[in-house]
Amino acid sequence: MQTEKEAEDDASPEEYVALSNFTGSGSDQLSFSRGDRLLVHAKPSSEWWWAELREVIGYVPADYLRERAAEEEEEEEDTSLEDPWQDEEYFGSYGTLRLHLEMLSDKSRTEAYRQVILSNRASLRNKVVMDLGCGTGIISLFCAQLAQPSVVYAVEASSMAVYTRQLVKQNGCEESVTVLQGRAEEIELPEQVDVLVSEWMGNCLLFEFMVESVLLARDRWLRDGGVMWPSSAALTLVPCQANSYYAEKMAFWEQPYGLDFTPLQPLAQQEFFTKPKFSHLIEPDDCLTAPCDVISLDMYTLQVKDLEEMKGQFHFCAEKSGVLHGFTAWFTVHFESLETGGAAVELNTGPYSEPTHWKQTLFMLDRPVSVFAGDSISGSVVLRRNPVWRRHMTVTLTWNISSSTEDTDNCQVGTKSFPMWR
Ligand code: GJV
Repeated sequence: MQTEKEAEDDASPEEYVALSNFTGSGSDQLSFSRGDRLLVHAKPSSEWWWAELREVIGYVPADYLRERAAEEEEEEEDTSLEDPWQDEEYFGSYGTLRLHLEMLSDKSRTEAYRQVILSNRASLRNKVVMDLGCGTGIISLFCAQLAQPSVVYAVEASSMAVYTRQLVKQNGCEESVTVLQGRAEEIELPEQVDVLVSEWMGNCLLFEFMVESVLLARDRWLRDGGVMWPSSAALTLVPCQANSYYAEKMAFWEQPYGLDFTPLQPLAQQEFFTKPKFSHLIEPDDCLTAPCDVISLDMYTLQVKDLEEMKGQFHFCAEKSGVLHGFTAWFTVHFESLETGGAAVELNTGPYSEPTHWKQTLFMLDRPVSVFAGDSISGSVVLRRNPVWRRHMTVTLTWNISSSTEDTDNCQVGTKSFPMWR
């Protein structure tokens, strides 16, 4: 027979650390981000565990978690001992194939970089190139195969670099591609570079803040007059409907099996609408207005300190009547040509282009608002970088919806902040 104490021990949840981000689907899966600590209450199968995060409970995929060591527990209260960049977890996850497979399988993304190199092949001849965060080395290999650079420095901090070196060899590119394993901030190069290419964009453009590494490398290694790829980036926003997501997470509680579960709606709002929904694919038809660029980055002049707080304004005009459930964001990057007058290449992750692995980011309002054709939706967006967790940020949306008719009652104002993820 178990004593009361033993029974208690059996039931006590174990602490685990998330190895990478996970976006739960359905109403019973938890979303979490790399570095989050989850309490695992039960392990009903080897693949799906029942866990808790910030007082919310749901299923989580077991292979995203690692057990927390006892010594980590002792450090618990002292966040100063933790790396605000969470590099061990970050580079740990890029040491496995899962994310590389996702990125390489993304045709729009990978083909855009291939196209940039192809359309600049003549100008790349004898140029010195740095590929920052080369991963499996795809961009460096495109460079070596499609153009004749004098050298490509392929910089990769994760352990994937060991394989990247093999891939370079296997594909006969070791003459021109040099793989350097290390953080871009710390590596030494024998020379300045003519071109700094990187695929650094995260969800909502800035999440992960890999762009900081790119800016630091630019200031240290890009020669005067050198070229940045991408050369500019923009974050785009659109007021939108999200009928099925709203139905699935919120309206669901109105009448499940003929019962009134609406007392759960505040909980649902907290659980599903507090953070933005990554990997949302918005239909063009769900856009209530034409989209608008709210933040633009010039990769030549952008400074690391500018990243602390980025502000944008918007003025939309509703093109049709509908329900405003929230705002959807995505980004576009441009690659300027090395040739004067040459065409730029664009990678657009929005709903009017082929879907990419970034998909789009949906920010749900707490309550839907009816809008009518001609209404004006104006306001601002602020991306505030987390002062402690340097890869995270909070997005604050402020809106003012006013009717085109003189009806003064129909003026709605609101503001909401969305942590991504802390
Ligand atoms: N130094 C070297 N490699 C890096 C760095 C850095 N500072 N930061 C990221 N990486 N678009 N959000 C590597 C990382 O290990 C991974 O292989 C790749 O760059 C990420 C690229 C896609 N992530 C993104």
